[in-house]
Amino acid sequence: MEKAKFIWMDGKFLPWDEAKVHILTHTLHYGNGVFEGTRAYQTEKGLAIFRLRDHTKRLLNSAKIVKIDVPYSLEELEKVQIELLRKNGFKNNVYIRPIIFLGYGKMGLYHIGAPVQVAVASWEWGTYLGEEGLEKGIRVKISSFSRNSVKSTFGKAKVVANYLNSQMAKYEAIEAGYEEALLLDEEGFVAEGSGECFFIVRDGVLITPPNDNSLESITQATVIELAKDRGIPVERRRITRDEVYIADEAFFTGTAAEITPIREVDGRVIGNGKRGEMTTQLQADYFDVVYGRNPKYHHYLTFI
Ligand code: PPE
Repeated sequence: MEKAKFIWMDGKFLPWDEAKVHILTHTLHYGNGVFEGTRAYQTEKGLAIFRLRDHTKRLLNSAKIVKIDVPYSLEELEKVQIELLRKNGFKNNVYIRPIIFLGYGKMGLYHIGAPVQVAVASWEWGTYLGEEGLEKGIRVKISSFSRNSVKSTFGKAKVVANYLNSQMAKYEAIEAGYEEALLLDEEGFVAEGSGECFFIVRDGVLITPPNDNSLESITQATVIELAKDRGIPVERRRITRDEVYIADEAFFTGTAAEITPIREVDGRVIGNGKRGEMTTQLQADYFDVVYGRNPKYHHYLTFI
């Protein structure tokens, strides 16, 4: 990761190397902290954050779900992210990582009363699953792990603790020679990737599961809007593992992953084993939106 000049933490812009925490930081021990991942792209009119409001809202909703009281408003948090990008003077595309966590001062599981800390880091970040992945598609393994159960965790919250599940699934997939994991829910239906939502195409219909067992992905919502613009029929319904194998196309969506085609799942070639036609189209549409080339979606961009 490329260092940037500043990280904002608890009201101050600190030099990158000075944004530190104590070893008894509550979140480090017990996993209750919430975060976001937001991208900013270098458009013709300069750097612009994509869907800043939606990401910041989701951050505050995540905090609400896990009972963390945030000492900043939505507007204040948005302003901090904009200011941070200005101060860092980035030349390339940027990833923004706000995190709200419980700091040092209280141990034990009862977290109420632990100090709430808020930080925003940002750095220049290229493709998540590789340039080649975006173009040619990646190889995916269905995980031996079920996605975190909604009976005992909060899938709508982007909470630190959820990512043990994602990490172990990702590790397993990479160790087995694949590039990404696809997790099923406890009933065996497709849930999501380790850090992405999932789509298939069958007979011209775009299909993605409801968000019962996945994060409410902002990229997924954008892709659905773009598909509707093209008159592509969209279905939100459950997908089984065997249906994935016989899909015409498949892809992942995520802020980091953008739109990453999937060319193989568990040794089954998807479609013709290349980036599918609809995937190619939606990917191009998505990049048009984030790079400010589609005026219909300028309202999603916050220029720095
Ligand atoms: N599911 C999960 C579990 C998830 O973490 C993400 C984002 C998504 C779906 C897609 O959501 P959205 O970004 O709103 O479309 N994953 C972030 C984490 C990446 C990381 O490795 O860190 C991201 O894409 O920023």
